Amino acid sequence: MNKPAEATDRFDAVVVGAGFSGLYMLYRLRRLGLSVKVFDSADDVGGTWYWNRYPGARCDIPTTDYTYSFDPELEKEWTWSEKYATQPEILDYLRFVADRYGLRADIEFATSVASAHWDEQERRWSITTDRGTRLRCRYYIMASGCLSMPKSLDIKGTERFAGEVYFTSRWPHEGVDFTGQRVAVIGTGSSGIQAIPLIARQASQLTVFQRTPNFSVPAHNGPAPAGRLTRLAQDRDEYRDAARWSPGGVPVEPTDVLGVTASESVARERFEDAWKAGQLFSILGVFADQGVNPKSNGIVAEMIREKIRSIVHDPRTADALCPTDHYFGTKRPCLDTGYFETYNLPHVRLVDLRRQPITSITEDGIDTADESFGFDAIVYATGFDAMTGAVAAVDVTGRDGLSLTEKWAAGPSTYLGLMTAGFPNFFMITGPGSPSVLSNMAVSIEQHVDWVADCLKDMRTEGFETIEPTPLAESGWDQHVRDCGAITLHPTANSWYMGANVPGKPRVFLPYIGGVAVYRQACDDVVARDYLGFRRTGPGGERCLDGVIRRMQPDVSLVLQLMAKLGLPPMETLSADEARAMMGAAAATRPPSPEVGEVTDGLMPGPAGDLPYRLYRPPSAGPHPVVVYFHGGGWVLGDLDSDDPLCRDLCVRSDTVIVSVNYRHSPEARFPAAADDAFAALRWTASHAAELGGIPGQVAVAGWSAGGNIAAVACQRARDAGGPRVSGQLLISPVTDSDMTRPSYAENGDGYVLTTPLMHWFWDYYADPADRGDPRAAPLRGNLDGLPPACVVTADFDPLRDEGLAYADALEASGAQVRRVRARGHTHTSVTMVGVVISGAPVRAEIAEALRNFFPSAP
Ligand code: N01
Repeated sequence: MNKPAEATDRFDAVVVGAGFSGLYMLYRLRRLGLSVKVFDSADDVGGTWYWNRYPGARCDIPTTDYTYSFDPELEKEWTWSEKYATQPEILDYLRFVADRYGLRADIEFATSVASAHWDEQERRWSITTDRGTRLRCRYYIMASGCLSMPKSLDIKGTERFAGEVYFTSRWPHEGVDFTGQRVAVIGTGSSGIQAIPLIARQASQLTVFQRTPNFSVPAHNGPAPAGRLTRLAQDRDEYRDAARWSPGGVPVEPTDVLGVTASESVARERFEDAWKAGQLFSILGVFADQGVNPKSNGIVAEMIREKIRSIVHDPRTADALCPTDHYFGTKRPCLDTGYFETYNLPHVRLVDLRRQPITSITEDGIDTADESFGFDAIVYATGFDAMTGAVAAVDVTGRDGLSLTEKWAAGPSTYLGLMTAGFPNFFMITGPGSPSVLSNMAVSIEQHVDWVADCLKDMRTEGFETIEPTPLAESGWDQHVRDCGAITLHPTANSWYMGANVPGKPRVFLPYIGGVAVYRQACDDVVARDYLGFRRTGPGGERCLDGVIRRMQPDVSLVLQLMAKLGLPPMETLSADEARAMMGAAAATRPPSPEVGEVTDGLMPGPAGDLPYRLYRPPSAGPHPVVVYFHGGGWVLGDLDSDDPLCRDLCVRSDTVIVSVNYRHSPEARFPAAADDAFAALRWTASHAAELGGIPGQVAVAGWSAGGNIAAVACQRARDAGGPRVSGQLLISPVTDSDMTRPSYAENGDGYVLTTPLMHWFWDYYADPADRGDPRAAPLRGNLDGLPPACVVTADFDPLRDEGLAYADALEASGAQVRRVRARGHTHTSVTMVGVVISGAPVRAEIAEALRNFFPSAP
């Protein structure tokens, strides 16, 4: 059995924690033949399920899924009794697993790791425990859980209370009998919501102190769902694999129904089905867009509030229980059994701390702003210092004495949530920056443990002793984690996901919300690319392929995947008319565009007949500066409708009148027809600015792609013709040259919508080869002296990126003022996909600001 570690002991690996992750980590490391010591402060295995023994504690992921899958034999030997197993049953399971694989022999209980210091000379970790033991190990692995460090009490007077005090996170093993007692519960998160109905059964009086009402849906616990059991019985491997490659670690059919477009009856039916299912991923997946779109989220939130009001009899209490200060899902939603019904009991009372805050805990009970309460017992269900608390509890020091808490002072920074630069051979299981708490933990834990174990195996095979992420790879991953969070509603909430529950904790979105499958793919890709972003060293030298594993905005990737699934023919294989029809059909499926003050269509004279235009007026009182806008489409495609969402967006954001002009297209009217029309449109608009609701003399040009090309040309021609005066030129991913040899073509010419063959197709339709060097086709080759200020937008994954940058450079060299906007992680088209690609919104905000700054009276 379990022998205490000794000062001289050396292990291959030390693992902190003997819960779900620590047990499996130990199992895997042993199978690699490594010597391992696991420490846990508890006196048995179980981790979170050892400590959280409060009444009603259960998992809220179906136990068919919240279970190890690494050994089919293990699965045959254990049958869960319910859809959501109780804490005692889950603890029994973990004990069973520990015994079945003889894991206890390597676990030292009732012992915490106090410090872990990296010894650069020895290339080992030096570990001390709270029992004074010192030992050394090659690999230090924290499997210490995301919700294991209780939050410190931050309520005045807690030490004064003379009655019994309980914490849901540290519940007495012998249980508590509240019969006949006056009990207070503080906190209405998952723990409080599970415990309250059961405490109410015993207590003579129960008072719940609620700071923030929480969304909760009924668990409908009972037998394991038949559908899942059947699927598992039919093909266990297929089921487990589906879980591993699902968004949340539980196989679900993702929906493509959008809340913003669903009919009322469809919305109601989907919601009621999810309510009946009693599963988190059902209620979180009523609509595909509820996590990102406030309107869609609001539909689900309101239906839940309706349910609460229908359950709770007292309207005032019902109202106080209805969450209104955060979007549904942005704080962890709960599954309950009779939670809201509990408030109908005569001896149960809700105290809304928003109306009457606690002023102090007293000897006898709790004082609020306008009442004193007497209690026999107080239960704190006040939560955890999530995701970083347990890691920071150990004094971890890496290379050159760098302390982990110092490194993470402004928030955690990790590569894949697995490792952090400066701390060689230090691994975290379900660390910040991994899906962890947003997923089925069992699946995420197995994936992490497997990745670490496989990595150590690969290191051994290849003769490496240390591994550590590079700063570049890590900052790239941090950025990707932030990008994923930023397109969702999550950062708007004061949640523990954001560190907002712990006073003074930096406010950053801690988990990775890109999904289990997407995350797993990223981890696999890192390995497939020879551990991209990791530096590995050994006696034979070091190996490091530095780089960033995910540079594209997550929603842009998603759109590209969806487009690929549609299997549309490449545009360049179609005729111009077929391509136009395909674009028109795609435009018909767009979400509603932003509202503007007014939209009117008109005609303006052009060099070869009238040119249709569409005028967008912002909601504010005019007159406004005017922007003449030219749509994209390679001089062949596009019209007033194609760029309508972008024009609306620019109009509202920049508070300018936008005049979108439909110029002549190729092949019907080839070069220089489009450029001639653009210049004519600029002249006409400038001379009619006042009639259009604009400010005379305040006219800019703008264009996207080929539209950017003719906008740039129009500026050169206005200069040459001595007018009109142009206040600025906004060039969004413009074509500025016909040279396709720049690196951005090589990097991005395939697979990001605008491809090299498509650019050939456009140019072939537009201009003869002999004309392609003409400055009216390739403005980069023109005279750039004396041009108006410019804003040049370039996208990372655009073949045209480098010619946009070249134009910005050349303008600057000629003395023009240039603002560069980098659409980080975007393709040629994605920034313009208003309402579809959410990560484009901040870029468009920057563009709109640049547009406003063209005009002297800009606010
Ligand atoms: O903790 P919480 P939890 N004065 O942070 C309130 C998982 N889990 O232990 O929201 C007054 O969610 C606080 O109020 P506010 C699950 O992931 C799973 O319940 O900060 N109130 C909140 O109401 C879960 O999300 C299961 O305004 C104070 C509550 O205390 C996570 O663990 C079961 C306060 C804390 O809620 C944490 O859940 C249990 C103060 N000073 C837990 N400080 C399963 O079902 C805090 N509060 C698997």
